[in-house]
Amino acid sequence: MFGSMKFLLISNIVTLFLALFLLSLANGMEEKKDVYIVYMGAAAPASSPETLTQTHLQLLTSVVKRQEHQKLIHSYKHGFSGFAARLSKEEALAISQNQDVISVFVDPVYQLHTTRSWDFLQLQSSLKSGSTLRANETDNGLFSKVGEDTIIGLLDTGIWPESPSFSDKGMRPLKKRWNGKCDKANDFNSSNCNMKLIGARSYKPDDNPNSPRDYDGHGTHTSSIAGGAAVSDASYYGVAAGTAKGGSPASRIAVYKVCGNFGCTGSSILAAFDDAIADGVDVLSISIGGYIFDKPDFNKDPIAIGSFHAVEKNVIVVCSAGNDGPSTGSVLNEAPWIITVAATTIDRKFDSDILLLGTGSNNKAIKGQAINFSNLGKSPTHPLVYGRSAKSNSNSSTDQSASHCDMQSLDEKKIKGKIVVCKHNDEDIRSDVLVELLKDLGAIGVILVNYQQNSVASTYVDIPVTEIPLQAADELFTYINSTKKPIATILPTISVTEYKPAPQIAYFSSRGPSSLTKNILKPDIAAPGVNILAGWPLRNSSSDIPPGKKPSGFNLQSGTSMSCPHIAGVAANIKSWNPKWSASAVRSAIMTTAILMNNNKRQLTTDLGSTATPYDFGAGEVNPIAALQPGLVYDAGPEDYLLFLCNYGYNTSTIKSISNSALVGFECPKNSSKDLISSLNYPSIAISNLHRIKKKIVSRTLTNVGAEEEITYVVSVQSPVGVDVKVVPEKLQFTKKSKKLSYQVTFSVKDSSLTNELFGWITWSDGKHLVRSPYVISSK
Ligand SMILES: *[C@@H]1O[C@H](CO)[C@@H](O)[C@H](O)[C@H]1NC(C)=O
Ligand SMILES: *[C@@H]1O[C@H](CO)[C@@H](O)[C@H](O)[C@H]1NC(C)=O
Ligand SMILES: *[C@@H]1O[C@H](CO)[C@@H](O)[C@H](O)[C@H]1NC(C)=O
Ligand SMILES: *[C@@H]1O[C@H](CO)[C@@H](O)[C@H](O)[C@H]1NC(C)=O
Ligand SMILES: *[C@@H]1O[C@H](CO)[C@@H](O)[C@H](O)[C@H]1NC(C)=O
Ligand SMILES: *[C@@H]1O[C@H](CO)[C@@H](O)[C@H](O)[C@H]1NC(C)=O
Ligand SMILES: *[C@@H]1O[C@H](CO)[C@@H](O)[C@H](O)[C@H]1NC(C)=O
Ligand SMILES: CC(=O)N[C@H]1CO[C@H](CO)[C@@H](O)[C@@H]1O
Repeated sequence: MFGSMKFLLISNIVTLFLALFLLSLANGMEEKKDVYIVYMGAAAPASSPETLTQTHLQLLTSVVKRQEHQKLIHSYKHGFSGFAARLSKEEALAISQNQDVISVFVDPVYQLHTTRSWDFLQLQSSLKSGSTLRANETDNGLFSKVGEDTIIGLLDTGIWPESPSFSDKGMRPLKKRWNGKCDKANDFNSSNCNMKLIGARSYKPDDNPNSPRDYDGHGTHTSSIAGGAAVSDASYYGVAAGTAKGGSPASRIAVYKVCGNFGCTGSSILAAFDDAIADGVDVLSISIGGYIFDKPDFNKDPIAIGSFHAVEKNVIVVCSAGNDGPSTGSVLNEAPWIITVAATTIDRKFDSDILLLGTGSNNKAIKGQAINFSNLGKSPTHPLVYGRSAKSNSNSSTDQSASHCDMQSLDEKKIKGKIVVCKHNDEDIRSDVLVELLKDLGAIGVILVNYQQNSVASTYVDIPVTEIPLQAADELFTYINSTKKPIATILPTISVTEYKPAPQIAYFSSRGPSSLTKNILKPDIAAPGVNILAGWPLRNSSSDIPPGKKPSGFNLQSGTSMSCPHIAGVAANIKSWNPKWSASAVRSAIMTTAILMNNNKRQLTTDLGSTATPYDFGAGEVNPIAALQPGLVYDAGPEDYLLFLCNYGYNTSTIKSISNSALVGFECPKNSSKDLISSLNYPSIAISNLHRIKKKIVSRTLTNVGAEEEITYVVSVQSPVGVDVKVVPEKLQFTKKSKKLSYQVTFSVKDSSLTNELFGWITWSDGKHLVRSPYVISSK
């Protein structure tokens, strides 16, 4: 009796709320409904896409009663099951109770995170490659033959199909099965696709029209880095002139537009994964990520979910690590089934130097960096003024704000017709906005004094601008102090090539460790991501075209967004060279052959000058040639990732619904624990908590993929002070029968007072190949 009374009471309350709710609707206060993603795991093997959509609609209508809201925004039905729909909080909660549902979460908005880069990588490869390859394989012709039947898919802002990077001249029709298509829109139709660009789809990102055409530039740039055809005489208005070509110039490209003016919605990202898996892409390149604060778990992150199902179908997924460096723990897209890419500089710099003129200046030149379109001559007619000396009388203006040229802190009269010197740091307004404001006040040039060393050369099209680091600014300030009428000029940009040292880790590149799993080392690999020249929309837009000039068709961009498609191109080449390899074998080849030295034959450093570690670059800088012949690989399949999920903390029933590869009898081992994550057969090793557990044993299995079946590899170990690292056995003898061999590594603490992270390397060699893995030991 009590029971039913309680029930009645509750339902009365519900009715009351409902009444209030209807009242509020009547008052025009529509209840807030967000787009939610309902993730339902693997599609049952026998179910057709139509029945899946039917199931999604049934689930939606069982909870959402008002007919106008019973709409699926997306139904995921090829690669996995789920949908996106507009729901209230209560409806989302109700749907999450359904036993077939794994997770329900508000549709997140993710953000978007280029000719000498390939030549530079090839130069580096011959300098210090992991293996000794024959000279004829290092010539530039190599990549023009590789990749013809490999398809690289990109989730991005779309594509500008008329760019010469996407010409299919000389290409043959694709031989394999392809289910993709070219979406039709006002500004796009099937004749925009060709034998190079074989697919273009759009997922209603916020901008109009819903078309695969790229009105941003990012997608055109990344696509041409990954698989663009070679275009000679490419340059950005004469800067960085040379041949622009993609990493895998023979590969085919398929673009999936998921980002618009306001970012990239998770629901669109999942829809693109769903289609790309069904279309038949081989490699996916995703230069998009969430935010480091409030990072979702793997089952609520659209990129982790989509890539899991892609990798289950043996699609290689490559993602950018993010641009939130140099703070530690900032790496994104860190699921172990993803290849996570950090950014490095290349051996090219863009110098726009400052020439000090007039008495007391000794005509000194100060090195600056930027891409300018300077029209200031060398004649000494340009007065120089430091923001602080041009302070306005307004009482909100301080020395501090004026030295940073903050809005309204400068006196217009004091800067008109002058080159203005401003300090600038990350908290200030964006430098291009600041320059625009100063130009409007009458400044004829700007010198930005950056608090942080900055390897990125920004482009300024309005007035001449250059940037110098604070450490190099003393000379400038001394000169300004020394004379009543300081004068100077900003010289036109020159490209400096063969710059040393390079590569360096770019300051913006996101760093390890992964905040989700310290027992997987992330990022995995580093690739060029600073001042990369690549294709750009041939479209009139004010921001990147200097006044009076035509669109260039090429642009220089920086970010891990640019690094990611470099690795996608390398992965496509490896895949076409070795079509039977798993996604993890391809990753292993990329990682174990990476380069650890710069062009000064020294250890890699960051662009701030400090020694770089695997938390910065993973296994090192990619070596595109050595990666084709790694000798041995660390292989892993979907089952290994399921075991990872067990150890990470998901239970058997959740994992069974996430994955079709969970066989009928799949059970998470009883001893599943976070510590066992380290034993995933990954090409790197990460151990946490060693100072507590004192000793830790992990195992790895190597597969011989070299030309010789009978071959012996011997190990060498580089270990840090304070830790003992032992590998057993020290010799692996591969034969025709034993292609796979395992070894164990024992890590033991010798000095327990050590804190922080320690790094080392385990390298297997047969005299020809070097198969190298980084490891990290963290005290916590
Ligand atoms: C490179 O040269 C070797 C030996 O001359 C030959 O066996 C091999 O096929 C060549 N490789 C390529 C890619 O031409
Ligand atoms: C496709 O677009 C091109 C150029 O935008 C146009 O010339 C052509 O007529 C269009 N074809 C169709 C079938 O709409
Ligand atoms: C200075 O500040 C006072 C109040 O803090 C304000 O009333 C006044 O208008 C300001 N003067 C100027 C010139 O901005
Ligand atoms: C320039 O002068 C200012 C104030 O007069 C002083 O604070 C600053 O340290 C001087 N800078 C240099 C580099 O001499
Ligand atoms: C771009 O602008 C130029 C003049 O500034 C004009 O001649 C040309 O037609 C424009 N092109 C497009 C595609 O709008
Ligand atoms: C598995 O985990 C999910 C999500 O945490 C939970 O809802 C479910 O009850 C668990 N199942 C079992 C059998 O423990
Ligand atoms: C965990 O359990 C499995 C069997 O379920 C066993 O094969 C494995 O050796 C165990 N691992 C450890 C580290 O105890
Ligand atoms: C990149 C670029 O256009 N640089 C220009 C800078 O200004 C000088 C002088 O006007 C030009 O000659 C350069 O081409």
